[in-house]
Amino acid sequence: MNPLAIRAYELRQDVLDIIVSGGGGHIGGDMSSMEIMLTVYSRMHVDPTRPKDPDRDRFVLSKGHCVETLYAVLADKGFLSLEEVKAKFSRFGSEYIGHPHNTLPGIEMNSGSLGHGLSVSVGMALAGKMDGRAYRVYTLMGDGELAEGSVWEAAMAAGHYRLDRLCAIIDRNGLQISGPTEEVMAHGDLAGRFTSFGWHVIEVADGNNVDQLERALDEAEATQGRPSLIIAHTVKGKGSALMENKAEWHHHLPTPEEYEILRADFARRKEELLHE
Ligand SMILES: Cc1ncc(C[n+]2csc(CCOP(=O)(O)OP(=O)(O)O)c2C)c(N)n1
Ligand SMILES: [Mg+2]
Repeated sequence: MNPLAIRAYELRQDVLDIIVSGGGGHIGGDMSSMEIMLTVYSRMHVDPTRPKDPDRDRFVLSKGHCVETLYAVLADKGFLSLEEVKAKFSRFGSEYIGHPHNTLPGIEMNSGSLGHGLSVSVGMALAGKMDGRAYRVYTLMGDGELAEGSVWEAAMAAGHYRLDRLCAIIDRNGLQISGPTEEVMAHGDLAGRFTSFGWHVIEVADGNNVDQLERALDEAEATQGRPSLIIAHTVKGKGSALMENKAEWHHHLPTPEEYEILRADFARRKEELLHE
């Protein structure tokens, strides 16, 4: 069993505790993107003692509302203290706000206003290319986020400049804030749209499976002359039937009863994985 698969369920519990401590959070998208962020960070060249190292790999959480999972993963990597996150998350005057804030170690960009992360990532990747640096840039977007026009301008630029150290990932959970993405703003041929801008597109059938994600990230890293896009088909609210595929869990504060159900479901799933 891949240890990351188990760690994902331990960190789901951390995310739940962060959300409850702060009085609410974007739990649905946190859960769909847990394996993505964990797997990306497991291979990134980053050092918590040198968070501004010019040669570090960069991760941009363009779907910034899912900061709780980023906090949990950054704490796991040694950038942040989980206890401090829980004590300060969403409190008045705190840096640990409900969206990424780049005064915190390991956070590259203030995000939350959707549609900007890919543009900034293109700038980072282009700067790296011009400076002759080998760092890679990873950007995680939501599928609802793709309704923002700025995403497509950035996609065009990335293809034009052949930014092969740029890897964008779409958390393709099929839901955005108010319902199914295909009802709110249909995507049509998503892979074809990126391919037409010169991207190498990789589909991951189960974007909550760390082995499939690792293979896709290997393929992206081996791709030369083109940026890579990973379309990760995930489940929003992954980890408990209570919230899976339910748009109303996009942002939610679990009740004490719901907390207990989620806690038990995460623990049970972890046990199952340990015995697989
Ligand atoms: C520019 C902008 N418009 C609207 C919002 C409000 N908003 C927050 S999350 C969200 C839905 C995002 O859906 P998706 O990208 O699919 O995220 P996920 O399903 O992964 O949570 C919206 C519309 C925002 N943050 N930024
Ligand atoms: Mg979505």
